[in-house]
Amino acid sequence: MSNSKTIIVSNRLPLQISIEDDKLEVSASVGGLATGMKSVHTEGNGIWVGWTGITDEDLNPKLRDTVNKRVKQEKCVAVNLTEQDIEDYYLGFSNKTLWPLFHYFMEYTAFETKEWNAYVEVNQKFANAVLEQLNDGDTVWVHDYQLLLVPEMIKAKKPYTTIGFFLHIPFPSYEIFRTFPWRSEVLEGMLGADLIGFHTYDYERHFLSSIKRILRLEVNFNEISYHNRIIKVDSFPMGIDYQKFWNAALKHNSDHEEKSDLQRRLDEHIDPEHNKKLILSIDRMDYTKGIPNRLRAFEYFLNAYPQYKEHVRLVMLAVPSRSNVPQYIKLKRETDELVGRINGQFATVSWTPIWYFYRSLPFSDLIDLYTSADVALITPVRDGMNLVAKEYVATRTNTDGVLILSEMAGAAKEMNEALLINPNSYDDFANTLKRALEMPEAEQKTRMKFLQKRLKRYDVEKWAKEFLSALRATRELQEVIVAK
Ligand code: ADQ
Repeated sequence: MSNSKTIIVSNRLPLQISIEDDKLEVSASVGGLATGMKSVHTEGNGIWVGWTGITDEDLNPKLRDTVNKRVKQEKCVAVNLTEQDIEDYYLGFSNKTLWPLFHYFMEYTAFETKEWNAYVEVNQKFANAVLEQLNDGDTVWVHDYQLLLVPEMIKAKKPYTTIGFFLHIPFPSYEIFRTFPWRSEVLEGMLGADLIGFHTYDYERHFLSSIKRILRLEVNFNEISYHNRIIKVDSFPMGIDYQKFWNAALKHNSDHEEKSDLQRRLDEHIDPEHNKKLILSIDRMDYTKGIPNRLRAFEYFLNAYPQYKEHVRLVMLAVPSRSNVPQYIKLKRETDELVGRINGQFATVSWTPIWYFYRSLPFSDLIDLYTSADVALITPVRDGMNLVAKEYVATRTNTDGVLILSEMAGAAKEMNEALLINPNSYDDFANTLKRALEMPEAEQKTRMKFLQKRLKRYDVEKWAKEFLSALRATRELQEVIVAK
């Protein structure tokens, strides 16, 4: 047992890999999952199985060999995918079927048999890559909606392997999920795991309801009896690397000399004496994040409370994402038009109401933004968790600032001290924004301190550890049942 290891499996490896003129550049990725899994990954013989982000067509045999060797040095194993795989499995079934369906965007959901077949095939490629690395006693932790079938594919070949699965997006209600042609196959795929984790209790409840009504399995509280196994289902709200954001903000606030250009431009608008405030929103450019809704509601706010003209600026950062999927192209166009229209309508010679960035910014710029914003406006129409809301809170080292958070984000379930809104109600939005801008400092601090205390205690490392210890406990329970 001492040589046993944990194998992490996700669509993408936690590495940024690029090739220019046959030269390979590899760096660690800074995403939330990569950070959270860092200690699990680096501990003992831990490995990570996933795609490199480069398709087979972009690699000649020599380069592929170099990539594989380099990836191995990072304790990773590459799953090789072709352009067609990415087209059908990733851009297709994952992002045109599962993503919209699980986020309640039925009108965007495509049901294509060809893409489903590719999804099965590619899930099998991932499972095979894991099986090649797998020894008795190892633990496998599979992540997210791109790999729903992998747990069962591994369990079928190696029944005694301990397998955990975590879904990073919502699990929809039964009424949505039942419309899905491959509903049984997907549920059975997930049931290959011994422990299935979600961000919130609601997603867990929806999943169990589908298990009961579609597969007609016996569910006892949060345990499912299936093929002589007990499978546990539980919620594990994912945290962030709290200390990293806190320390970066502390450093930022004490470094008075070296201000970035972005910080200097942000400072030009901030003027507490004249009640001039910055409002911040940060998201991937995704239709689930409610960007057009937010812009329309901001326009409504400026009309409803004209005293705020020239006094507030919305800094809106949208990171390009899946930009070759038609709905994302449409969303980008709609966002560009709305920003143009609102700025055209309200701007004066000295004031632009919305500053809009469509790009990915380096970490230091993110910290400039988080620490400068009086209000964070995080209003997705549907979101598994939302880490941006948590990152904003972690950078408020002076315990001031107000978080406005959509009820539709998983994060709302544990961030009660935020101002929670229904992102579809312009009135709720406008009144809450006014309340945030006028909130007395003492109230800001009381709310912020509660939020910070909770996030600090349950950070992303704790999240990973709790999941793994619950997984071990589930296996022990199964062994007791078998022994009886
Ligand atoms: P995402 O939908 O990607 O994740 P989110 O949880 O907000 O959403 O995480 C985004 C991450 O990207 C944050 O860590 C943020 O700092 C970073 N980021 C955002 N904008 C950036 C920018 N302009 N430049 C650089 N970095 C930027 C999915 C689910 C979520 C769930 C997470 C984790 O959709 O609901 O919270 O997984 O489980």
